[in-house]
Amino acid sequence: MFELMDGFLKNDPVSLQKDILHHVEYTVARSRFSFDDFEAYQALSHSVRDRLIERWHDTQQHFKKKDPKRLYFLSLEFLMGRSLSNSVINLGIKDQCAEALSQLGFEYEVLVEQEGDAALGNGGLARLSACQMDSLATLDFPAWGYGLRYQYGLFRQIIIDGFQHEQPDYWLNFGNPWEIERVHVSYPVKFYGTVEEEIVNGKKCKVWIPGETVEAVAYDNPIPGYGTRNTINLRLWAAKPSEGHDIESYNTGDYINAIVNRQKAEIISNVLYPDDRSYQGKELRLKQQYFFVSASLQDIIRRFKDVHDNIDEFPDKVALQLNDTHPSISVVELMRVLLDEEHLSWKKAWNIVKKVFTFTSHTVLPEALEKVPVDLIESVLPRHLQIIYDINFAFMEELKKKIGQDYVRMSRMSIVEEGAVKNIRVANLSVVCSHTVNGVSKAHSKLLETRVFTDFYELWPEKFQYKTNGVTQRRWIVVSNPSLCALISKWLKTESWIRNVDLLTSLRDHASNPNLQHEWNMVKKINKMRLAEYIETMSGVKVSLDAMFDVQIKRIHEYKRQFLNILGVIHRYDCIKNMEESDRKKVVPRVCIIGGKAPPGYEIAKKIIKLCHAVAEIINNDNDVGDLLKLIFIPDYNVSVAELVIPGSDLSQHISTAGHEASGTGSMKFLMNGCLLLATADGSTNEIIEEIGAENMFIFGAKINEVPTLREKKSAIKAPLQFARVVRMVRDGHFGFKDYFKSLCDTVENGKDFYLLGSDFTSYLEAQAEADKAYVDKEKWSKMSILCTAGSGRFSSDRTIEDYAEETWGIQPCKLPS
Ligand code: DL6
Repeated sequence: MFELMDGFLKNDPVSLQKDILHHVEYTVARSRFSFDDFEAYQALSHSVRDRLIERWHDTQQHFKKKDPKRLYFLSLEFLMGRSLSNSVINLGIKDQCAEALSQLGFEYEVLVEQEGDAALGNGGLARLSACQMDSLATLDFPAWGYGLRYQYGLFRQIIIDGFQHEQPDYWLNFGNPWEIERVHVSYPVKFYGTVEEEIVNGKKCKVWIPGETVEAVAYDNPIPGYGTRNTINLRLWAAKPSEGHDIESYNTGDYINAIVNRQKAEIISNVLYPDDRSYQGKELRLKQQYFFVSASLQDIIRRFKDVHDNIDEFPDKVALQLNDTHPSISVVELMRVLLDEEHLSWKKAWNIVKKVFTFTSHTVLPEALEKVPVDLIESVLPRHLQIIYDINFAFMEELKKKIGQDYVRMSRMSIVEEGAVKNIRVANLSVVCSHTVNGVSKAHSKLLETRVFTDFYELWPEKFQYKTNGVTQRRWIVVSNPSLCALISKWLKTESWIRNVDLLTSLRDHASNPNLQHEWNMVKKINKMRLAEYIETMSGVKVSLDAMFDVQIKRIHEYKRQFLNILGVIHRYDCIKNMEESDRKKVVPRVCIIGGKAPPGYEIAKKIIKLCHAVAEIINNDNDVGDLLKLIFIPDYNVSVAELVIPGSDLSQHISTAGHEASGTGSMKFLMNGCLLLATADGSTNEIIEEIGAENMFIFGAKINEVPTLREKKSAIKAPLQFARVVRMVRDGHFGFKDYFKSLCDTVENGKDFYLLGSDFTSYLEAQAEADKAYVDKEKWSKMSILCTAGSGRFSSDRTIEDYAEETWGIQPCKLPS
């Protein structure tokens, strides 16, 4: 049935069409004469997947033959979004697919919309992992990702009467054509039990007798590179009962209970924790972490041993990346395997561990660092607790030699935190056991050195690096903004920028060219139309395309200051209401768009969402205001929504209190799409300023180094009148729900205002006024917009990955011959 060329599936429209029909009939099991959009999506996806599998096989064989040093990227979260559109672009078969479908009476764009998002992550860290996988594949690096295959990804947000409600994300209900279940690739993962001693080869050894064993089954997700045949793997683990699970109940004749207990094993990979900050001390979370790490290491060691006899060579062939502290129990697990299963000496095992791990922190505040109660580890992973104590003992001895008997400092640096509840400091464990530690922007790395890991930085300055985040231009321009992609290629006279994004800088030469500006604005208009249609369908609000589309989309958190944004909108509304009719003509019309999910247990964040709706209700229905101002909340923000919203935005807000955003990657996606930034000098924004120039952005607010002093002084400083007035409007019930919003208002008044909304408010309004002024000067705005895209190359994940490969992981590309 399938037609091959040079041994590969053919990619012309006719061959693709045949393949699609084949899958309609034999995979989807529908008649080829009658199938709907969803079935066509499934058949197309299977046809694309066939092509991915071919490349996947070739790539894996090539890696095996060449045996390069490999990178294994361990992350508890991957926010992949949709796969069809991305795969089709990376395979270079979009036009052929579209043609094949059109002859069958289907539209490619409609089918793409049939796919739900794979939302196996919360926010920045998880989407970054997805971007990095795309770059690893595109740059031909021998890499694999490892994570968990949650049955329920991030909750769906629905809004009822302006309040957020969470609904489970049944993302696997309609099948997932992008994964390949590997029933034969499974490993037992042990929990609980006791540790005993045994004599092996005349030596005393520890043996862990588990109390429970759960099977980890592999699901492979091929990740294709762009402009290369290299296709790497994202292997996600699902928990299944092991054969021996609860044999006791079978033996005692309790068959039903035995079956029910078997199913309990699956709980481990059931659900993603929906809060990226507060899961500490939860047994299930620890079990998730260990489960995925143990299975991944068994898999990695097996692959290594397929080719190598000498375990000492492990660091020459393997780099293990810890994506934040979530996979950090892997350092202890590798020690355990080397000591208890490979029977290496402590010294040899430690030498290996130290050489393979690298640790990226995505966290800014020392108090947000992960800790696990000792009691919990002792119960779930008893042997690991012993090893942690041993690692800590050796570290303390080494430290004593270096710094003398400074017990205060030693207790700060210890992996074990003493106190009423004894904890393991996972971040300290990660730093001690990794050969490099990095932050995700220059500013963040500085904070790691001076605020988060100061003692460690003083001890091992050479360990610390910075790796500024990046995002993939394939997803964030080519897939999500095809009109802009075509325009850039036309003006650069090449598509090479899709792999070599630095070429975008050449757009600078044309930034003042009226023809480019005109075409650029047309593209923006098309994208704004798409977004306006979406807004109308979703909220019933009609918005004017002449208005500036001003967007803030990200997780809802106090430090990200969506509240500041809403207070700014209230101020704008208040000004319009109090203006003479004649002055209203001078107002620059705005559509303010906010989207994001609040963690389910985060009350204040949920109140911010409700406030947004309450304010929108008043403004959007006020005839005095009309098109001058609209406020829209976009529900259920996810990767696909971002793909629609970002290209249609004129201005985007990244307004965290300085010193709180490690990097921020949303800003980079907007930048690539020619959207201007209104931002604080936080995270990676300072580096964006270096590339784009402050004159092409709207920067405001306190700087990182000013924040501590402002916090100290804030109870003595009066908030500006404008700020007090808008907060009072909320407090007094101007937007209803007076009692409900009281605690939200309390967070910014009476000397509290930890996130400094009051002290930044005036400069925030000034920056907004600057944006208005620039927007009315169409030529200036267009030029600034072009310069944003032109300067975005440094914020590609290709650059980030190249930096990691060279300076951290020590890996080289391993390209399949074409
Ligand atoms: O590094 C990716 C991303 C940064 O851009 C954000 O600034 C940071 O807030 C985010 N951190 C998390 C927290 N997860 N943990 N741990 O997502 O990482």
